Amino acid sequence: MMARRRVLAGVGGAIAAAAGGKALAQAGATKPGASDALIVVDVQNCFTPGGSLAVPKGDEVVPVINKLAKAFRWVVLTQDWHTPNHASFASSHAGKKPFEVTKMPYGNQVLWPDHCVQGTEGAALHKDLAIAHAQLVIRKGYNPAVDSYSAFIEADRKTKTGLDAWLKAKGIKRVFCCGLATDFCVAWTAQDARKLGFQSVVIEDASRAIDLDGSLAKAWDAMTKAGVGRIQSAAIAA
Ligand code: VGL
Ligand code: ZN
Repeated sequence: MMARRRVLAGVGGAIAAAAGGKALAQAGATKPGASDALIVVDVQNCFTPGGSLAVPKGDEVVPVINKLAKAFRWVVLTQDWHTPNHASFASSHAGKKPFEVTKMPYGNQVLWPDHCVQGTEGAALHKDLAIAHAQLVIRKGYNPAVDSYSAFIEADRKTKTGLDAWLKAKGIKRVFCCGLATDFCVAWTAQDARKLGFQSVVIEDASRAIDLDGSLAKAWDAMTKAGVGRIQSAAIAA
């Protein structure tokens, strides 16, 4: 009973009803309202084909997200926004290669190729992303010593970006997360949203994964346990 209630809380009313069949079948799909926000995570040049940390098929999310965004009054965009020589770059650690793991004061850290350096073309949003009405752009990972996959809380698991307070100030109760990459920044953002009291849903076909050593399956498992919902973009009414 508790487990079921937790799942419902995470997924949110209309979408949870899909599991039971009725309400969604009638409504066709969920129409986002004034307390719903779309969070578009890191759709940046470095993460799309040709970029330094390209997510396979990362560019395929762009038309899906452009269409989805039209259904949302509230849209937040995020940008991974690292200093040169950021601590999450393998190049900042002697003898380390990209995709190795190292220990940081705040825990284990995957080391990445240099990416999303502040002000560079690689850190710019993908040129075809067209969401003029997005109200907020949140930058993250700008502390040289601390990474931030999550758009809410840095990897020290203490420092907030301000997104939590902003969403609450706007009366937002449910967030729909999409973008790049499903198994890192989207997953951490969606789980932190639950931790901070939001309903949270990931739109799977509006996201793409890096999938490093099974990281995608692990991320879905963790998200499910945290009460994060999982839907396809067709479940959102245009
Ligand atoms: C990301 C690895 C490093 C992401 C950001 O956006 O998922 N992944 N920095
Ligand atoms: Zn990064």
